Amino acid sequence: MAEFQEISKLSALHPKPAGLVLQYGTSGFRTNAKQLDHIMFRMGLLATVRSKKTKATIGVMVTASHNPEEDNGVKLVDPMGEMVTQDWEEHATQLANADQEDLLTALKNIIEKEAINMSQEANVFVGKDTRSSSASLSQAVLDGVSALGGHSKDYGLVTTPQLHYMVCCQNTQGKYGEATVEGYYTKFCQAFIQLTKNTSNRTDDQKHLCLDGANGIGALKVREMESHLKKELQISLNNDGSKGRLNHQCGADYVKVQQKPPTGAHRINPGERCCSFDGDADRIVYYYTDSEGTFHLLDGDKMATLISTFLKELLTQAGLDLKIAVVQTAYANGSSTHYLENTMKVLVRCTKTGVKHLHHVAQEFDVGVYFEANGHGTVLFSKAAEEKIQQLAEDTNVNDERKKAALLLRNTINVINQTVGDAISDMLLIEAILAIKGMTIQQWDTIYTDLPNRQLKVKVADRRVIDTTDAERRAVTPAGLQEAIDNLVKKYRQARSFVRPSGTEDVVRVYAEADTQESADALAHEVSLAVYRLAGGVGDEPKPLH
Ligand code: 16G
Ligand code: MG
Repeated sequence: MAEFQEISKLSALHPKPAGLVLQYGTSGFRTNAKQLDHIMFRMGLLATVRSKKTKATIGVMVTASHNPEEDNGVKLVDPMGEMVTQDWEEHATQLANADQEDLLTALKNIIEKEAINMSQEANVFVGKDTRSSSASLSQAVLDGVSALGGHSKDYGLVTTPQLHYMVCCQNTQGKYGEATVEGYYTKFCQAFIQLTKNTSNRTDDQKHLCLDGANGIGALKVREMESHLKKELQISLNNDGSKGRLNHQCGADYVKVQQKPPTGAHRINPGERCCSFDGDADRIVYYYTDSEGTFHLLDGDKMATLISTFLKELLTQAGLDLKIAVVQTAYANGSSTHYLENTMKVLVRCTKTGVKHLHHVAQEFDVGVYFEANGHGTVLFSKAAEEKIQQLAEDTNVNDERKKAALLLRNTINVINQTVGDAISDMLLIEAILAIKGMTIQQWDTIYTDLPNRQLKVKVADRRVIDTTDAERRAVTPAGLQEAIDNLVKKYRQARSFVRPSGTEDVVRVYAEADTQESADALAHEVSLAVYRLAGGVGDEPKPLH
């Protein structure tokens, strides 16, 4: 085929460094930007083939999220705006690692295996974050698409969730919204304004939010969106990219890991409501500092709790019998799970780490609220649930309370980006809920109290020696490790601990929680030692934290 000759020629312009092996990890390829040019070209090829296979538009987002500025990466987006399926992640890895002279064979293998009709049209949407390397890398993606004769649309600078949204809009013929950034702002901001419309006692203080944009794309897009909010939300934007470096001592990951406010923000007043986005704006955490100067983090678990409580109340008021569940990972604070199951009486499910796993489980329910503790998350409504809510909102024969609840539910659906966790949409949802409930961030924070916890990492020769089960909560191998963890956990109160190989870094992660910070720290250290001794630790033995 003519296209294949073209590919040989063009791929030589995007050569693969000899010997380089990269994996499509938890959410795409991610490494130093200098090593990614060939990956981008090849992902352009793969997205084109995927588009032919699905007869739909596919998305390619160039970003390395919360990684440092010098890194970059790429994420593939499937037709409904969800992450690409696992078997295509494998194709991506194969194609990425084929030696230059084997590239065509690797591509043909995929085409054959998937029985692709190469005469089918292909459409690919491309987006990029603000990294300096993103411009040329997204051009490499576009080159890959055109090498196979596909059509592409370059959205330029967008957040990752915005690109997911565009792909979904395009493939649902505009039913989800218009596939433009304007369409995105219009949809989500209108819903936000509708939701907050009857909260007339909302003070100016409550309308004010302090936002750390991580010096990234989220900051740029919030600026662009501001006029659509009609002053119903007034955002003080810090780390807007005008001076500081991307993700450097700021952003959601920094705030969550360091458990402190970002640098580069204005002096935060006691009780002031603040939030941080990550580098591609698919993650958000909230926080405030109290009058004693103590920092309080409201993470994904707190957001899941606030949102699911709000939705459950509305469903009850609306008299709708819809099944709601919260999906978490092993990292969810034990207090949050306890509160959700025992006080809220909602169903809680636990999955492996990584948004795609949570997303799939959430799809099993009428209303699936999913959040990772680190701030990735959203809410999914089944088609049936959306229809029932819509019907009730239009029904003229229902009482005022049910009607009001149905209208709120309908607007809540519209403020949520259901394709993937979205910092902008999550922020609007949380702000609306706090406004409707007349709740301060402190009140939200006291719904339950987090158990003290600690995360550590251990370097081992080969992290694959650790195999886990039960949504990563138990280690199957190496022999004796789980038993050792069980015995250590027994020494402490309200304690829990697990270990898992990281999907993004060459380390084993250790998590521990217990009734006090000292106990959580001691347990995390002892479990780290067990990993070091039983799973082939390298370097110095882990030292106690105190
Ligand atoms: C990726 C995942 C995130 C997960 C993290 C775990 C997405 C979009 N991102 O960043 O959900 O929490 O990996 O990293 O899925 P780890 O395996 O290194 O602990
Ligand atoms: Mg991210």
